[in-house]
Amino acid sequence: MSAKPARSPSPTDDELAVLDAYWRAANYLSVGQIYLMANPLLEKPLTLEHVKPRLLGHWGTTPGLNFIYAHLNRVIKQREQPMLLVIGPGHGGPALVANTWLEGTYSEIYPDVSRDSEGMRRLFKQFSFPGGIPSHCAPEIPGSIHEGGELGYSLAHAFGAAFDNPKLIVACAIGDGEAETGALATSWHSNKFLHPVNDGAVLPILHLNGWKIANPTVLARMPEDELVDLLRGYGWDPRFVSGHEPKRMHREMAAALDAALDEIASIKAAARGAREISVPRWPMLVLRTPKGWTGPAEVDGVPIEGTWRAHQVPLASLAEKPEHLRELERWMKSYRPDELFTAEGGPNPELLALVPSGTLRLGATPFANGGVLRRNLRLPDCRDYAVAVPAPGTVHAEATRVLGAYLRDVFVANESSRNFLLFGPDETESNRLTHVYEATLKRHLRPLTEVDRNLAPDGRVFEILSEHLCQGWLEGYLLTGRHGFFSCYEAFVHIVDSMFNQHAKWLKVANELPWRRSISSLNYLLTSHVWRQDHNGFSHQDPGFIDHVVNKKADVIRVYLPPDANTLLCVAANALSSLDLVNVIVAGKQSDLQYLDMPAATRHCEAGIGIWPWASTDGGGEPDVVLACAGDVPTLETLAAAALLRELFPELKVRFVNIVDLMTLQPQSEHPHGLPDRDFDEIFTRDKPIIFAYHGYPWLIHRLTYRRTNHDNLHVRGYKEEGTTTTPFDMVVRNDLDRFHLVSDTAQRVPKLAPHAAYTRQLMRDRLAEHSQYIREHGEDLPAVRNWKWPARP
Ligand SMILES: Cc1ncc(C[n+]2csc(CCOP(=O)(O)OP(=O)(O)O)c2C)c(N)n1
Repeated sequence: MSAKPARSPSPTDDELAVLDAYWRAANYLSVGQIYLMANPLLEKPLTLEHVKPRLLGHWGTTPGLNFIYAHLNRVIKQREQPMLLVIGPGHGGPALVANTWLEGTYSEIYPDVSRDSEGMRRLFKQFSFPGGIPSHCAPEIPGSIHEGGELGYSLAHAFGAAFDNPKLIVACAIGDGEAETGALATSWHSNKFLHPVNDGAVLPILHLNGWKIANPTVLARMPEDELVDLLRGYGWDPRFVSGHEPKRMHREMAAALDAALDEIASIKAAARGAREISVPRWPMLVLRTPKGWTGPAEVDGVPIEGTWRAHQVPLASLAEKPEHLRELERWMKSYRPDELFTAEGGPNPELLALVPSGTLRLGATPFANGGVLRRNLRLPDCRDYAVAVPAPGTVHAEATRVLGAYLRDVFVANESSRNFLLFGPDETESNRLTHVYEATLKRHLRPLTEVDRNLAPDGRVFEILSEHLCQGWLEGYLLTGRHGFFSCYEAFVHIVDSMFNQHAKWLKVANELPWRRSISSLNYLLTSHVWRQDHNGFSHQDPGFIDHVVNKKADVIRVYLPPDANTLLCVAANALSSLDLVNVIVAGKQSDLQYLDMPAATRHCEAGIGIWPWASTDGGGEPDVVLACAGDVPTLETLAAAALLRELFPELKVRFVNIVDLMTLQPQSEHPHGLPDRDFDEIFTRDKPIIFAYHGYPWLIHRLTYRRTNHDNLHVRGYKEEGTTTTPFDMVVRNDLDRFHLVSDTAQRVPKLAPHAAYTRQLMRDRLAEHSQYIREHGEDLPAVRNWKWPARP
């Protein structure tokens, strides 16, 4: 038995009085941010001139967040315990701003917002003000890795931050409204994945202030025993701190926090001494306080404090209602600012007695500016994993299986740094990344049964059937300075569309802040893609994530469609070393033809787009037609079409173009990878027909290229939402993306083939009819299709 760590001494009454003063100061500063643009210390009677014309902010959640922050300060300082605070109800931005200003970090980063009366005036004015700062816990605010604008992801982020940070405790304030979201509901299960020795701890603080914007919350109205059952059912040990009377609440919160941190220390100590790792019952807090606590109890005879009406701005229409202005002044003075701030307007030093110093301050912790902690991954040379391609289009390989071997060795090379994780919703094996299990297994802390495979308590592959959790964990892991990869079925990555949005927004803003250091990119491998979900059918066929991704700022998104294994290796290695981006890589997992040997793949990926001379018949000169393709299946079909055209029209000059980096298609003015117009025109010509076979929805290609010279001659084939359970080739046929349609398209669009168009198109129709008949009879594709290879040149 390992010795239990000693219990912490309770705080004295004096300490609690200091805590209360600090809390009052944070509340004062929060109200000031929502309302004032001048007269910050209320040295003069408050007039309308001092008040912002537009009152924008959320008061309701803020005093509770300030309360949490103040109490965390005490335990951090007392225990010298590194902590990170993730704030779920991020609309309580004034709280984080107020606290970081009080502790000094805000002014260190933004010296013009100094800790004096002029700084306080600026602090107030800038909040939710044009040219100032946003209302939420956005990247601009130190101490945050989580904006909290879109509710639901706080607990997932908190766990992502705690993985592989054994000394860190992540406190996570969760709104009781936020807790109704799907993402948060599943996040409670994260405790089953937290290794009690190798990982840090997460302390959820469910902020049960009872209300959302306009409704009571589900959790707050549950009988307490039912709520306890729910949280215990998720494996937590909930401890309640309930009330509204500050003195009692401070004592209870301090005691609860001490007990929870003691318990975390005991759990960790016991796990270090244990022979087997298990899933401990981690403590959590439920903080039940009035919404808008300490704010106006009633306005115009209507109750505010402790109701949904406290959510945003309790006192509005100050111009029309002078009594509201007086009420605001009374409210702010109720915090007794003269006790809290010096004559110069800085925080009274006594108030800061329980605030930690240096990087232990929640606003200064490097865990909230992960780039500070980030170290480059040690990456194996991807060329060592190359598939031998003696001639293009003649040998087969499973691209993702090859990538699996590479990722295995990424795990091996970084074993001692423990800074790389692979996430997936139950699909690592299905996506054929199986080689990774030679280096590490899947995280599973509970006892194993005989039939379990590839599970271990310290596994570094995280699988849970929740795309939300995979994404949220990975984001938290990256934002705290580490690296990762998320492999997902292409159709179901849409589940995290919105999480991607939020992360991309975070990156865009963070990239504009010099003090926020670069973090590793978020890498998606989308496999089991639309064209090879023929067995699962229509529900599994959706390539639209790419369309969604390209809506975001060009500076932060990249989309890659490697056509084979060697190009996938190059693209993945590049993604793993990139910074501050979202990389979307779409690649099939089936055994497919390989086209480029490693030197050619490297060159092709470096350029992102290129002519494949071996597949072209333009002899290095002007073509009659450009056949372009992006994506592995479209590449196969376009090559088969090129081969057919060579047979049918030996004189036809075909140029074959393959695109790996989709963003090369956009003009250079729109995307950093965009080809200059001159280069684009050189490749695609200024006036020849282009037949473009694309992996996803065809209109995206038009969207990306509509400003290019030759756009009028661009004809795109892609997924037209025609899918079902059928053969692989029938999938492309149903969407007119197959080789026969591409040949027909060419015959129809190349002027010099006009005399032959009718016969050619009839011939192609016949081939399609033959295909249809054959699959209906045999249940598989024609041998000529199944066994097709790129023909050697005669
Ligand atoms: C996913 C999502 N849906 C809706 C909203 C709009 N919204 C902002 S705050 C809020 C209520 C939040 O309630 P809670 O989480 O309990 O926070 P608190 O009461 O502490 O403000 C809602 C619905 C949102 N921000 N995110």
